[in-house]
Amino acid sequence: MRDFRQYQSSEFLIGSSEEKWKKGMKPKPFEKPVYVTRPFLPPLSEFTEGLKEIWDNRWLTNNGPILRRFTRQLCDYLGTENVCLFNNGTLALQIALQGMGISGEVITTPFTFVATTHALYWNKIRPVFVDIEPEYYTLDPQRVEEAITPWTSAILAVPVYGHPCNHEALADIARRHNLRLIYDAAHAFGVKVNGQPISQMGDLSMFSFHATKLYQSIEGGMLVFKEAGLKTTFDYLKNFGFQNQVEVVMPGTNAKMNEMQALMGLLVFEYLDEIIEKRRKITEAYRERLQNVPGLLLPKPLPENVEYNYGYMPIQVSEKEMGISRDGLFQKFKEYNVLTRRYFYPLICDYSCFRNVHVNSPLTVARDVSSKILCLPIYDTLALDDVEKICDIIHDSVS
Ligand code: T4K
Repeated sequence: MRDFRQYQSSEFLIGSSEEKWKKGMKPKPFEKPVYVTRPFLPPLSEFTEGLKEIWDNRWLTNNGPILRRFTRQLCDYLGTENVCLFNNGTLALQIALQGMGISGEVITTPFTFVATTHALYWNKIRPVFVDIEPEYYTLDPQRVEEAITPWTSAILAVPVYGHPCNHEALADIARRHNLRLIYDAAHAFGVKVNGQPISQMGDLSMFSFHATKLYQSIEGGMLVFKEAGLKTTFDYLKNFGFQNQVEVVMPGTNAKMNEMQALMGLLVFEYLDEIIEKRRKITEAYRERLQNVPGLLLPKPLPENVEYNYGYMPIQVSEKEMGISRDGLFQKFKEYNVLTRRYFYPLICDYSCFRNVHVNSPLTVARDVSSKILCLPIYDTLALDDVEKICDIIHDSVS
């Protein structure tokens, strides 16, 4: 891992937000928009150096040398050879379901990005939405077990915000009912449980390397899986189903990662530890400044056996105690040029696209969380005094 040279160090402002607010110091709007996230970029010189290699090779996509190097790097990092790269996470997940032959019903969460359910849709699989647990917002294993029918073929769980799911309970259910356990781990690159990456927890995990993720390859997706034989299937499926120049063995698509994406992924990987460390400090700052806001709920700290990636900074806003609704705070932030996001509202089953899917559960927790959730800005170059200012806006809004 290399030195992390991009950060401008910034210290906390003296005095807590609450104290400042009591003294009547109103926060001012940010001059430039503060986005919910920004991609980490390696020094431009490193990328242009890599581009020279691409120019020399005149090899742009279709399993090029940089992609092979990137794949090797990820295999070493994850401790497995069963790694396959794609041009984005959505197609990776879609191909995973197709290649594994998943059909019928799949039990999944409504509290996720819509791509999780889209991947099922494209495989003509019926999503069965069940509730989440209130601490980390991941699938509630008890609800999963209750929803199993003779048509259930798999569980599709999401470590949302990188919060690990209840892996043991889900694995136990999957084993007892002979179901495949698949993780849409789009948010969970870099997360470890008992020193093991999330990819060790199920039959297969998908990771997204989209620009908005803490680890990015411009766009990108990765499958990591237990069954070595799936590698050939996935390689066929992402390349039109070609076995060789004169044989197409399955109805594949085009989902290959190109050389520029692989180059970005290779370079950003060198900074992964530093990116996570910077985000850890930002998260700590938020937690410290926001811990005593009445009605503002932070996710419960993760257990000690979890190494977190600090990918997102979700808070829950309880209007009754805070005196402002989640949407009110969202608007208020906009006035200050802070562009927070309501990941994930509405629930997937409430989008017009999926409203016809029968939901056999009140989804009480998911509905509650979805109505209160707000993701605050977090990215490596977000200065700590800007975090302070964002917290000031919250203090200002509640008082
Ligand atoms: N499963 C889950 C659970 C997922 O969360 C996702 C993706 C997937 C599957 C599918 O993986 P991919 O196929 O995407 O690999 C974003 C991302 O597009 C999406 O990747 C992500 N989840 C989702 C949670 O968030 P939007 O519509 O919110 O993105 P957008 O363009 O509004 O970007 C958010 C903010 O990021 C912008 O306001 C500014 C900043 N930004 C964004 C881009 C693209 C930049 O600063 N630079 C950039 O280049 O969906």
